Amino acid sequence: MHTRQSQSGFAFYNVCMKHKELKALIFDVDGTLTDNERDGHRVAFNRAFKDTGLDWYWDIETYDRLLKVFGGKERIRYYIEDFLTDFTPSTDLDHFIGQLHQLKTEHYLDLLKSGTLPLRPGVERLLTEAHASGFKLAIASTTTLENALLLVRLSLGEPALDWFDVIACGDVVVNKKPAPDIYLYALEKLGLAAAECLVFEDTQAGLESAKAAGITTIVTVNDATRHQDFSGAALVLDQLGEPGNEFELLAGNARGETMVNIDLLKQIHSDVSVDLA
Ligand code: XBP
Repeated sequence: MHTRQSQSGFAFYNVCMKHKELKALIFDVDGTLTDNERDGHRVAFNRAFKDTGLDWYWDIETYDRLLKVFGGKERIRYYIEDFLTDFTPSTDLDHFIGQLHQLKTEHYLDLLKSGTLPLRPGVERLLTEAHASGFKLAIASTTTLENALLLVRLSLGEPALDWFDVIACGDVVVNKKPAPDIYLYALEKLGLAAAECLVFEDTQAGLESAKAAGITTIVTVNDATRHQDFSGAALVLDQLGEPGNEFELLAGNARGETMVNIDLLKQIHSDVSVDLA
């Protein structure tokens, strides 16, 4: 009896020592906060190509293939190197890509301003609840910083920018997703351990990036990513869910919930922590 008590006491001590409280939620942007790849970024790339006098056009099928490369500049380079046989830019390639991408960013910001790229269902609700509950919030995205800032400003209002302790974007790290760099950077800036955070992603590469940084991840798929492999995600859903517009559970244990809320996130976090202990 004494031995069993000691063992369970030791196990409890072990869990307490290793269990970390959930303190922050880290969000990917493109495809996660807003479903904007096909109707936002793709359109902006095509407008930039036209402005530049290029006869390139990325239809949805082509764009979905290009999405395997993260980052707009990297995506253009991949297209030139892997899809075109004999393209030679009029200037140095890096300069050419940089200018083309700058033009694309201007078109993308215009699209955001036109109001055609709303937040996905449940995003505003969850961010508001998390902020009101005292959680730290962060963004960890491959996209250009201005894109993420304008999305938050236009969809949640200027004060909501202060909800985010860290907005980590684009070229602040050298290696983009699926490398863990952007999530490791966000953790460092938050001053938190991976075990104190949860990540929200929409792609396999984003999940791999977060997993490689050691952070438990919830995936909300979209049409471009639904077929991808999300092994290792804590939960895979079609969206975060709203009252009257519940999520569809694709993988994992949603504990009977129909919307992602702070209670569900705490349960997921606590179960993962105990599993690790
Ligand atoms: C997704 C991306 C982004 C955008 C393009 O990033 O790959 O590169 O498609 O953005 P995430 P830029 O899912 O990490 O938000 O053109 O501004 O690079």
